[in-house]
Amino acid sequence: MPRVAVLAGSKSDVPILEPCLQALKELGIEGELQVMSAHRSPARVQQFAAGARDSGFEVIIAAAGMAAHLPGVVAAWTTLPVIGVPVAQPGGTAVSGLDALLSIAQMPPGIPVACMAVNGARNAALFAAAILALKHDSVRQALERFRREQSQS
Ligand code: RP5
Repeated sequence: MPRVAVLAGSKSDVPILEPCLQALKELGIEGELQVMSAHRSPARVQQFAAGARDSGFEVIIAAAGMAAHLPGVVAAWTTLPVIGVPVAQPGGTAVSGLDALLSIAQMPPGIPVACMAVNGARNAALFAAAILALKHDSVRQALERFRREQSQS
């Protein structure tokens, strides 16, 4: 089963990632949730990201709020595709996720991160599936089935 790392910048971000984990499961992809912070546990982020490919991950999803550096820092340590999810928590910052959105979208040239909508965790799973579908027929079939069912509903 293809493996995707699902990173949260804080335990407080984990509920936002539930739709992502659910969608990965529905598509037959193993999603492994880990909590690590670009600011509070930078050495852990480096260690994880630098070894992610050798650990068997094919795509990394990283969610963070506020000055959301986690996806960009992870991308700096790996050539795996990184999908960023800007987080806006209920009752969160004064700018409601715009801080995280810009932090993730406005990467400097050379280190790209795919940026989803604010709290767009489910789309992060679907985008990861689209990448994996290039190689894994089972994921391509699951994604096509999902699209058909979505149209019908
Ligand atoms: C970010 O700061 C995290 O991704 C989270 O969205 C936000 C707040 O973190 P906590 O103070 O709840 O741990 O780094």
